[in-house]
Amino acid sequence: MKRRNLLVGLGAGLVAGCSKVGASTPMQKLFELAEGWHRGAQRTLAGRNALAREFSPEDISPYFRGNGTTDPGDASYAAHAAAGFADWKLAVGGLVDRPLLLSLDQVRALPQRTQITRHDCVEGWSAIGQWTGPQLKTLLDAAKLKPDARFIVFHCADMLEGANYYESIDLIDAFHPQTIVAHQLNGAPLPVTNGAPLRMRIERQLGYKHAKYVNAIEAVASLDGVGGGKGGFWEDRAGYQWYAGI
Ligand SMILES: Nc1nc2c(c(=O)[nH]1)N[C@H]1C(S)=C(S)[C@@H](COP(=O)(O)O)O[C@H]1N2
Ligand SMILES: [Mo]
Repeated sequence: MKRRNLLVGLGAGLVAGCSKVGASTPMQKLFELAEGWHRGAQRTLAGRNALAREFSPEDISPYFRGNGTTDPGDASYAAHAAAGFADWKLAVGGLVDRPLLLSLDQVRALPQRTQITRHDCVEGWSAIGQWTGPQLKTLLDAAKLKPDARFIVFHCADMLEGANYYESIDLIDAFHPQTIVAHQLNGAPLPVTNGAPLRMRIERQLGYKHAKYVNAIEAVASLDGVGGGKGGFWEDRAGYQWYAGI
């Protein structure tokens, strides 16, 4: 009885927080309650700012497989890849005071973080890799978020089922020390398979949150107007949880 009240309380908080009240079926409601419970439990037990486990160089998987899109495949991306992404630009915009347009050299010139972590895909495989790149926090501090910014959206270059892949996180994960914009895997430039030239690492969440082929980072007040409104490509299509904490 007590537990049920707690679940309802957390669920209500989540629904209000994400303004997802609209057209929810009872089954979706149940998912959302479970998601709220999961998120609440993780916040209480471990803390959303706790670090994901980091591993040693000898733990690195010999092969880091690619999953989902493994090559965006369109002419524009192919041209960028052939040129070593020399003219690729990362845009940081939306609800910021100073929008940024950064070349890869500029991204590489920022303070860097390197971390060896395990990637867990919801489809049931894991791999350990070493990732290098600036913390997302560094970019957001440079762009200076406006006070009404609540979510960070990652827009990707690849199209699946006629839409661009995208993902989003809240500001707790956005400012988490292990949330980085990676341009290297295992000490080498990110391969096309794994999201060249830039991909997110959101180490406290499942694999589908780690957007690859990122070309724009956007601060928003609400996820309602983005994609299908559920905060990510698979959240919109397959009912994947928006908060996929591990
Ligand atoms: N742009 C983009 N990002 C993506 C995907 C995708 O298809 N497109 N797939 C996601 C999924 S489900 C996983 S498990 C990881 C896979 O990363 P990897 O290709 O480096 O293994 O990327 C995630 N990010
Ligand atoms: Mo995945």
